[in-house]
Amino acid sequence: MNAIDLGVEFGAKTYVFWGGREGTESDATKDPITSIKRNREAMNFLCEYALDKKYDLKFALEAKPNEPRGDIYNSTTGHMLAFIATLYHPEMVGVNPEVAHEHMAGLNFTHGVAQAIDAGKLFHIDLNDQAFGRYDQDFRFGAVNLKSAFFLVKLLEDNKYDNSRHFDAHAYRTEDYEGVKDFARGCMRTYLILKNKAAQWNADQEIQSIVAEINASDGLMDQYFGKYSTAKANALKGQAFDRSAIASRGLKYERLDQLTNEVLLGVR
Ligand SMILES: [Mn+2]
Repeated sequence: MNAIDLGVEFGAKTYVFWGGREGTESDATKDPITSIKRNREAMNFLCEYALDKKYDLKFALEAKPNEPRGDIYNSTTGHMLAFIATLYHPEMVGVNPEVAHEHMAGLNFTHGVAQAIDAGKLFHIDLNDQAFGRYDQDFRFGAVNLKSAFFLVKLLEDNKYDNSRHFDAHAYRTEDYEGVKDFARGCMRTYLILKNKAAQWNADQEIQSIVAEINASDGLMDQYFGKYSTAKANALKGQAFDRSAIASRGLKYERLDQLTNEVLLGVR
């Protein structure tokens, strides 16, 4: 509560919770359901505190699978989204997904962020980079996996994300003062380069014609879309599918992915 007060005093509109302690080394030590209930009670209490103080403040929950605890509760952005729906004031609570934290767990970060955007819960984001299965490396944005960084930037820009683009990262420990500035400049420059590359990808005629072909519909399945009905379900169960005809159509995913690489490598 003291930290919330201080943040508001400095003009903060979003308060990030990273529950780094909120986990366990051994499940012999505490009951996980009780722990989730305690966590919920704490978040409800703090929401009420902010409302009571009439703060113009939203909360953003940051998931992480482990470190410093052996296992941290609500370990991914998806867990956090499910948890938020159970709070008294879900409208004032969203997520702060961090690239490194989802990559530590081997997850597709872009998919986690997409789920947060779809839920209207992307209140903040922590950009950095990280190899799978390592300690929390917090590398410069794009330092490890440029392609996943590209699809993340493309997702944010295509969906007109308008909250802070925040870099939660640090320079290599080898750096002097100028090296730290290289690191900070690199984070921002890579984001902006990938933003340009996303615009190039969206404007590339060959790429867009493959995307259109992949997503083209012959209209045959239209009758099954939308709301459920018994008649629709019965008709769908009776629908015949020509497996050989469907499988004979090449989808050009290889070509599309290679063209993406060529955009990123600067040869297109
Ligand atoms: Mn973070």
